[in-house]
Amino acid sequence: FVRRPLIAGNWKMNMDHVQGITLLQKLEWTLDDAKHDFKRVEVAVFPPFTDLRGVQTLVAGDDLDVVYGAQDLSPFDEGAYTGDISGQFLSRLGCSYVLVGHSERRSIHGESNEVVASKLAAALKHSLTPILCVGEGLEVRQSGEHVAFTVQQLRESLEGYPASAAEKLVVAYEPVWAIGTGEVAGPEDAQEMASALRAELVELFGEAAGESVRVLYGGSVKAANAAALMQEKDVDGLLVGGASLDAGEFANIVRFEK
Ligand code: G2H
Repeated sequence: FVRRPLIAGNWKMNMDHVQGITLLQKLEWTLDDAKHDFKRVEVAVFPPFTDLRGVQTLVAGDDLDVVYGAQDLSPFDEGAYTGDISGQFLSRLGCSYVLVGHSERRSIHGESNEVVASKLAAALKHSLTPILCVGEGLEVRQSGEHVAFTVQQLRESLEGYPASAAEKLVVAYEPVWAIGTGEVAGPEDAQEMASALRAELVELFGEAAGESVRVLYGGSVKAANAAALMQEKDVDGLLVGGASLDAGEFANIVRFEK
């Protein structure tokens, strides 16, 4: 099964609109200089909402190959939801992707699997490709129940998700204990979970659809560990936080094969 690798840069709440545009420009130049083949390895960035309009203008005006998405979306289309941003707005801003259920949304904003499922439905409704994030915390990891826990999180988050849209789905495994902590799950940890998640996807959606879903790894990814993670059979890409804020470092992650 050929799955096109995806390297995704999650800027989190960093980079104002000027810094964001500068970072994206630098990233595209660096990758162009290195003759990066975007058709072979897809590159996406996830700026804060307030950067999206600037990113859209830059991408369209300069015909950039990097695609972009948002870090979250509302389950609703419009109305009295102060502070929220709908999928409708995001697709009009040219977003290709949207992160759904990032561990920081789950922990800081208390997003349950049920809320995550409703956001996945909103993403599909507005033609956004969702990157569904799942992963266990330290306590679960130490208890040895991490695979069962994360697979269940996946199953509950995908409640009501149509099999017909399975090929659109991207899943990101983020061990919460390895996020921004400098702790990295080893490539074999990433593979263990990615293959368990894929088995569940096959069970839910059937062989062809399940095998087509890209499974990313996220958690303290750097240029130094990207290649080893990407060598694993079921790891189809990387979700990069901190290291995506440096154009050179992120470009080296994108060029993991070099
Ligand atoms: C996990 C990851 C990107 P970092 O949140 O989503 O962040 O690479 O900083 O651990």
